[in-house]
Amino acid sequence: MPVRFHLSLLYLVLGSLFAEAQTVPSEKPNIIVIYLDDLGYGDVGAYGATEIKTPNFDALAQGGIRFTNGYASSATCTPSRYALLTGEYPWRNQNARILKGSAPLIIDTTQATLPKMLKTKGYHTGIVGKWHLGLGQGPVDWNQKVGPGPNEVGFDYAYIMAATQDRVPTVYLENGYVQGLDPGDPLYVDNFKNFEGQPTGKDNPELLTMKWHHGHNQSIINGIGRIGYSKGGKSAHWKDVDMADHFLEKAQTYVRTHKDRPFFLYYALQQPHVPRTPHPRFVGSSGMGPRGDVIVEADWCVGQFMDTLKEVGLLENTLIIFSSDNGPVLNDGYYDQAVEMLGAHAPAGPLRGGKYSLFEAGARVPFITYWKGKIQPGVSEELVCQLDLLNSLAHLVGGETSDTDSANMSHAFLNANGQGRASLVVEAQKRTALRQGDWVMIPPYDGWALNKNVNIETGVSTEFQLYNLKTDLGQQTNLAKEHPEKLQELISEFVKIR
Ligand code: NG6
Ligand code: CA
Repeated sequence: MPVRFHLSLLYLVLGSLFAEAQTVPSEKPNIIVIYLDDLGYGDVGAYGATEIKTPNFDALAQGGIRFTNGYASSATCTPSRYALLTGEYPWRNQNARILKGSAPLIIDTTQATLPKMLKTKGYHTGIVGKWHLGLGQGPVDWNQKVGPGPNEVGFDYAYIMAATQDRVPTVYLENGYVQGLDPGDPLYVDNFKNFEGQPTGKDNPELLTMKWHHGHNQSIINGIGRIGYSKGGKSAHWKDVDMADHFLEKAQTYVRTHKDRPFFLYYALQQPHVPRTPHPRFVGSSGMGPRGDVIVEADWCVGQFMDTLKEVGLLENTLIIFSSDNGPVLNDGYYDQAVEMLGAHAPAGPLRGGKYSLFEAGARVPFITYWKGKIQPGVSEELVCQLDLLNSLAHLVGGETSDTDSANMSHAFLNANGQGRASLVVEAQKRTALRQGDWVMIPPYDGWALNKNVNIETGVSTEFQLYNLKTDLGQQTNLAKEHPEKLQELISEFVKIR
């Protein structure tokens, strides 16, 4: 008994020393999240892609920590972005689902967010790129200041597209104001009903330069059928082929303008989400059609952006987190040859499923942390999630943390040997599954096993599924019957979290 007592005392002391060593000293580096849209686990050279060249993504991976078990919180955009910014599991908020082009803001303006936390520590905070978390509180008048939006949930500066490239409104907003709007030609948007006399992709296919496959047949902007209806605001319409350059320029300007103080920039690129509209100088660059071309374009953007950081002397003082909001999809609604020209490229790498899927390729994404001179390059197999950025970055900068779903993984994010999560609930289209250790459990659900439109397996089955990812990364063998005790263990943990 006394021996035991002493031993446990020893453990206590050791434990606290260990915890001490793991605590990250409070620092205030600039923090940049570079966030791709629908970039798959296998779309990056550093993650095994051989058919497409991504030298600039790879440079981050080689100079930083490349996570092989890094997750978005969901297999679709809005929920992943919600979790990234709020640190809350997206399935706790029923509005965190793929939003319409004109949808109200789903983050409560009183809610904790990553940019708000950083602001309390003196950071200037900015977002450039895709938002897709809703704007306003009801019907939006796009001809006035639009809000609440990013500015009301913590961003000092916001230059965004409201939703997605395939949804109206097809305009940029700076701090709530539609850019380039002519008051003589006001902009109107309706998610459900067309404006009289306005052509649509469905009724006027002769006006289209990109053919729709499913959905995407409502208002036509720049020859592309979109989701939703809009009218007017012509002078404000973006040029799709210039979008990448446009956001890049805004991100570079943000860095140059705020280089003298700690800043947080959320640079949310639109690629390779549909419609894939590479700038002409990238057309044909991948040999894979527009999907490949916009990945090459995005890689180039990241290279240019990194050059800017170098040029202003910020590389050694900036933590960069590179990731994607969900897994890959080929045909997401337009005929753009993504399937036909794929060749030997595997956008999901060795993983099963893709965007919208509960299988691994849905939410397991490229995930890299990079901080020149601070992070030792390496590969980490630890389980990490974008959900944890809020708490982890709070620990890094000495910001306030609270007990949310977001866990402090700063040691894992900054050190390839640091420990990650024990378990994680991932979401896909309002269904959830549990990852724990090497195992993943998908509870039974009703629904289609295949999303036929996009040709992606959903991971849905009426049976319990249990996979050992260590021996079966491709999720081919359901071990639920063979390992009932393991299954039970994961079910219990799942029930506890949910
Ligand atoms: C789907 C769209 C798809 C894409 C997705 C959102 C149809 C038929 N499909 O509803 O093209 O826009 O929403 O993607 O409309 S995400 O990456 O923003 O989640
Ligand atoms: Ca996405």
